[in-house]
Amino acid sequence: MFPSDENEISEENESTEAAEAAPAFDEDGVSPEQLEVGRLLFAKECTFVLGAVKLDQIPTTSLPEIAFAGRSNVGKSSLINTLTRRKYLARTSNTPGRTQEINFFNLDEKLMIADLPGFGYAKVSRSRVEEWTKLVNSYLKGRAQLRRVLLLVDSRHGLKSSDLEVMKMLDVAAVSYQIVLTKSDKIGKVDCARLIKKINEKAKHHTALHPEVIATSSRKGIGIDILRARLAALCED
Ligand SMILES: Nc1nc2c(ncn2[C@@H]2O[C@H](COP(=O)(O)OP(=O)(O)O)[C@@H](O)[C@H]2O)c(=O)[nH]1
Ligand SMILES: [Mg+2]
Repeated sequence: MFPSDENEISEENESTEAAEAAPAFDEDGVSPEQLEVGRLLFAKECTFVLGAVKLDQIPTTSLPEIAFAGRSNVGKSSLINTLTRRKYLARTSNTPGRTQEINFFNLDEKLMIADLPGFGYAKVSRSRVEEWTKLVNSYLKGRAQLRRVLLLVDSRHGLKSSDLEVMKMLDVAAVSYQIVLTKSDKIGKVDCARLIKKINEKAKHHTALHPEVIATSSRKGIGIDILRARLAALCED
């Protein structure tokens, strides 16, 4: 606010307005209203649309879209299932690096969720890595309705070199992305805060990285309501 604007408000008005307008935010800066909007959106029906192995199979829709990315086994399927309250919507597995397809889920005709293939699995051949990069890169560049990419990072491992490569790719594509920590039940609060601080220090080198890091656990339900609220806000913008 400009100083001149402030001067125009009388002291009496200022204090009443502040008391009325101040939203009650919790420690993560999410208001109860925002949490409620997120809760309602994710209580709605979410359906699997299709799995695309090639760019021409990607669904043509103008719904706002959020993509989930992360190293294999990071807990991506578990997080999508927990967010949407569905046990088996996105397939969870212990054999990482298998599928190279983008799975699309439609949440109540309001939001499209794109589950990008996992990356960073050590045993994957070079040609598979190239295949991944080609598919994901062309998806990122051609998807105007893509509001944000959530880059999932395992709380126990922090940012790995493959994460940094993907972050560079997103910076170059100028696609807004945000880091979501998974499996935060596996580390203590102090370690979690330390990891977030470390990521924030790296953030200045990444032009398209959103400053907020959200810590989640699908197993314990940590951070799920905040993430729902953030995604709901993104599809309203
Ligand atoms: N402790 C813990 N384990 C999790 C959590 N989310 C997923 N996992 C486990 O991590 C493994 C990989 O999960 P999955 O969702 O299939 O990962 P994806 O390969 O990224 O889709 C599975 O054994 C899950 O049970 C979590 O929040 N906490
Ligand atoms: Mg998966």
